[in-house]
Amino acid sequence: MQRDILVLNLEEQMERSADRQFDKSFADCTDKEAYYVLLDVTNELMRVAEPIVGEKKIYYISMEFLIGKLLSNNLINLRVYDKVNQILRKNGKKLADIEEYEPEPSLGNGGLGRLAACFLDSIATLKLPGEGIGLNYHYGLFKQVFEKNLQTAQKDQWQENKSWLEKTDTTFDVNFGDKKVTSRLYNLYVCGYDSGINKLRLFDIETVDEKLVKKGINFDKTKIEKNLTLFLYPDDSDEAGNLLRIYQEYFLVSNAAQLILHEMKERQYDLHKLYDHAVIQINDTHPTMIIPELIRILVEEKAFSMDDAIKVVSKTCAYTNHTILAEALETWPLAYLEKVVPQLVPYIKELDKRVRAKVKNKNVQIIDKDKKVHMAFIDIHYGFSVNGVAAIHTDILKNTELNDFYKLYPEKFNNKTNGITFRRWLLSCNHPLADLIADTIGDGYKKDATRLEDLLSHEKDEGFLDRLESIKQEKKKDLAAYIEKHEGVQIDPTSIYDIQVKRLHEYKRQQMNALYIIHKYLEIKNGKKPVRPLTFIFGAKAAPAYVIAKDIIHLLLCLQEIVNNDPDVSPYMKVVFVENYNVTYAEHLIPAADVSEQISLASKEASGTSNMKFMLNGAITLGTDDGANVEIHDLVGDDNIYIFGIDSDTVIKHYKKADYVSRKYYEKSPVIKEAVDFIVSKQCLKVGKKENLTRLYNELLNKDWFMTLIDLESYIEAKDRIFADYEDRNKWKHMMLVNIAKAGYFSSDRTIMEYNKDIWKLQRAD
Ligand code: NBG
Repeated sequence: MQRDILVLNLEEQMERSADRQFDKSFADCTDKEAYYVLLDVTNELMRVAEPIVGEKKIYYISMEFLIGKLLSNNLINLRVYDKVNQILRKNGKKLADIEEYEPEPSLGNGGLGRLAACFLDSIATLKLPGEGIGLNYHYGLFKQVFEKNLQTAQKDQWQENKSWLEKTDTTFDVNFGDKKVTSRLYNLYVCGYDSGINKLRLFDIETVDEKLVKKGINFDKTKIEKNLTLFLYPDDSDEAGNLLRIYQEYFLVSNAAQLILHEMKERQYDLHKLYDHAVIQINDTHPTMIIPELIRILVEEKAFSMDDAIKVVSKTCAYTNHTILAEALETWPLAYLEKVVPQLVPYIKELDKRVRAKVKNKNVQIIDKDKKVHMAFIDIHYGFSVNGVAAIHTDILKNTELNDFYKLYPEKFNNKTNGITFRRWLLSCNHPLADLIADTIGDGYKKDATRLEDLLSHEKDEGFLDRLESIKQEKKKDLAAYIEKHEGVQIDPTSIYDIQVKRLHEYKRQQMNALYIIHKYLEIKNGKKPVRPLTFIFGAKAAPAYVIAKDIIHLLLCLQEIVNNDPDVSPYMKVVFVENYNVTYAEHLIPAADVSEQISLASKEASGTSNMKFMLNGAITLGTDDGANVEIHDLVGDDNIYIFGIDSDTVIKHYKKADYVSRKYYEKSPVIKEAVDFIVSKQCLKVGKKENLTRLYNELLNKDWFMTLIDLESYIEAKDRIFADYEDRNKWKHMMLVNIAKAGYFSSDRTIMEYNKDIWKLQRAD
């Protein structure tokens, strides 16, 4: 009721807010002031919206929530977007200009964090009681700044006094082995689409000292009470960095445990039935300590027997695995845990002892012979569900990576193919496309994404296909303007936009794309011009301690300089590496893409989620049969996707036999040799640094752990083919249509319904 009144009087609210905050009328506000007015009234609307409540709640614990800007999405989900736009128009303002002033929260890294944000949106939209629990990092991941073709890292100052965050009175004591800190809880309201409100709970400490950060992102890692929530994933290449991560992880789970138990107490639930009221989803291994922590509290403070505590906690916790890369499956030296969280160590040893008593197989022991604690193993033994994030990924977990565990607990393993929220990745970032779809098949797809398949009956509808094409063209023009403004690079909107945006990692093989660019550059130099100009766009951050990843960025920036400044080549081809790629940038890039690059080494990309966003916006996938590409391939069929490269079984065999020798491919193929050699050519060294380029060259030639060279020729072939097919406009428009129509499966609403049906078992709050 109160909400309806507010909506009815939105304009008046905005005037009042403008007057209160800036002492002027809304029409006189600058775009920046208008942002604070909209923030204020939207916050007000969310505060009075219906909270989603029920007998059982999902707590999604994660180190990352990559939520992106919130204004547009909140307006859409609150169903006031059109009304606000009308008011803005009346006052001579545009939402797009106003949004430029909204800072993007820097609370995540890549797909894992963005997935958590999509999930919060879907959980609320499906009216499931649930909250996210995370940390409120002051400087987030880091801000990427390019200097002399190199990535540098700066602090990302995203927090402001006026924001979406609500400071609460809730504080908890968190005890570490050698110190104690006091936390403070902040709430961020998550509104579902035409639904109610859930919350994201972010914890912080008040003693954080932002002045500790001196140059770049360097700071004294030992001063925990001053640095605990400064950064997400602080450099962990030394012992102090490792310890800091453990401090952060325990800080997260100690707060989560206290919050959950506090809510149970408030609602007078019997803790012996904790699993009837709470389900905890452990997002990758970072929050694993929630398991021993809850057991510890139940035993020490709630008079549970060890057996009962373990039973109850095991029935409450579920684990999602997001990668098979060893580097991300955390193992902590027991000695580190003894220092930071000595109170947990007896419990971890007890959990380990029980496994040893039950199973002979040493591969599944929690504490290994080197006294390292395998965090994922705690989750698998003492959680009730283990899921992978795409069909092929779950199969690899079952049959290879976690096979010993699968044999022990086949019933725990299940697949939940990732998804994305269509509210952000279509309705908000691509209004013309969303409207076209609504005009064609009605509004129903906004709540039931599978309805997008109704578009298939329009495959002969030329009017529709032409509008699809012209919307893409419009988005390509918008992106050209955006890139010119932010990067100072001009691109041609009639060229083909080929886009690879994701974290920088060797397994994602941005280096392979770089080698293609070199190949094309040399071809053009030798007189073989492409039919239509090509624009290669990249966006990626490299972890500051990941040397080769930074070298790959360096190479790409050097190529950008060489290609774009070469008058023989630049009319036919451009390269743009956008600075500080983030959710906001993705929202501009994805709707404008023609080709979606998903070229990871088969078996290595657990799922990928940008592949789904691109598809939904009518880009065609050029990829390997990896992660969710496999499912995209199944859905759209061979004719509407470009798949190349060796398959995951072959990759796994190569690793097993250790028989991959990259130099063999280099020596055999003049095309490969020419492209690789270019990295250390005079021309490249003129704009780049010898140390970085030589290191990358040697890496590719002597190691190439992610098998770039084995796939390079088939990549070149597939890429040339996709560019040639672009000229067959009818074929291309048809491919766009099929991709959009089949994207419904990748709605995170579907994913969350599956989590709920198989794992969480919550009641919808209707
Ligand atoms: C990432 C995978 C992606 C996957 C996301 C979300 C980590 C550890 N994993 O392939 O690399 O899409 O998780 O599941 O960030």
